[in-house]
Amino acid sequence: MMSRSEELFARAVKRIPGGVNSPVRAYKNVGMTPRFIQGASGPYVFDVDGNQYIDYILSWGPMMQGHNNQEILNAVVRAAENGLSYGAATEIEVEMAELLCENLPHLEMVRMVNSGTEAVMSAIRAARGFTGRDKVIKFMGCYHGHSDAMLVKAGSGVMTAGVPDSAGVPEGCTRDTLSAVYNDLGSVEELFARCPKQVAAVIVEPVAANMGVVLPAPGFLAGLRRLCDENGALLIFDEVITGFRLAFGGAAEYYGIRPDLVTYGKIIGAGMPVGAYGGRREIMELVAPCGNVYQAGTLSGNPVAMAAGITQVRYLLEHPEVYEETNRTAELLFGGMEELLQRYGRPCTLNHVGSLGSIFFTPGPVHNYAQAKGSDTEEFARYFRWMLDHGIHLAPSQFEAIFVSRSHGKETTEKTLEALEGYLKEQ
Ligand code: KE4
Repeated sequence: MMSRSEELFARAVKRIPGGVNSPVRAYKNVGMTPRFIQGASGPYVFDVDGNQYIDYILSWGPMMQGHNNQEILNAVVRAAENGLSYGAATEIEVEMAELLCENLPHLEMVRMVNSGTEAVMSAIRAARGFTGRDKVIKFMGCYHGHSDAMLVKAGSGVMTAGVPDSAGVPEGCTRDTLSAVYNDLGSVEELFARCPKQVAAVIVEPVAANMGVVLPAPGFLAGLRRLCDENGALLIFDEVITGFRLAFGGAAEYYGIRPDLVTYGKIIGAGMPVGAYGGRREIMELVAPCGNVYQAGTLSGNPVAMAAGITQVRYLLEHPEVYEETNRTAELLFGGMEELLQRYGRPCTLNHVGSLGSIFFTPGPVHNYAQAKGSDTEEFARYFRWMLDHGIHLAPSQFEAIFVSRSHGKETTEKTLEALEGYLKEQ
């Protein structure tokens, strides 16, 4: 007898590439049929077969207060009753821009878009427009959405000309994307030296979370700031994941580094399609219609999405205790995981900061992409399947993150650690 998830997946693959609208959801990395989710509340999601899971995907980060937060839901309903979209300026977009710029020191101006990919693509265009330079330095293992220039093969060592990492991306689109090694300032210096006065920007996930979670080494982010200043390049923090999670001011606040441009997504939309980019006024004033860097979007600043996002962002600003409570729960979880891994003598590496973390099935350490790639992805798949069977909904890939929300707590943590201990006993 097929489960409802299996039935739906059998239908989905006929009409949707891979049966999903974003690849990671297909569970290909863990070799099983994806669970189709039909509802969520607080720290829980419910699948179409009536199973309940403690959820650590949280829609890949947006649900900082947990799923289906009533205040956010009410705001969305109220906004929707006035109309879904006008394609015209609205008051709530002004309120959102003022709320962000008045409370994020590095943000003098901001533009709303509809995804993290759009935010990154637009920020890079603004950086190129401002500097008049073409090249961009990114880091192997960091993911910045699927715009052509960012889909660069992560090669060995330092690559001075990007090779596309996807079919359909012409060489020309990645030729100006240079790849450095995360946590290796020397690799960045080398690229600047090879391409003097050609680099428009360095873009970085200030805490990498797309090769699994990899923390910046002490001095790494400050070193990037220095190298950008010395070479006349802009520093772009891609805070689509870290923004409003590590602190209200994201990694910029947490690590005390001021980027020239920053990109946001996920939490800023509270689960609705919202991205944003912004930073120094002199850069952002180049963006159309006041400048000649073109960028546009039918649903950018959509009033219903803004209602969700502004409700969450305003709440996080007014309730800093959300961070204390969430980080306390995350500490319980990650500390408990570390203790179990030691007790059962499992050579795993746990990287975590605040309410973000990952377990790597490798002795470690994991400070960059090459080390992350050394993980045993087969064992990760066994661990994932065990945890899912025991009611824990994790990201279906070794190279993703565990997200904790305010709605998680002692009970969900104990259940998660119980499931992990069961797995470790079985090995
Ligand atoms: P979106 O276009 O998916 O909204 O954002 C792209 C993006 C940009 N920058 C960072 C640091 C990101 O993590 C992302 C997207 N994150 C993935 C999770 N690893 C989204 C999940 C998915 O692709 O389905």
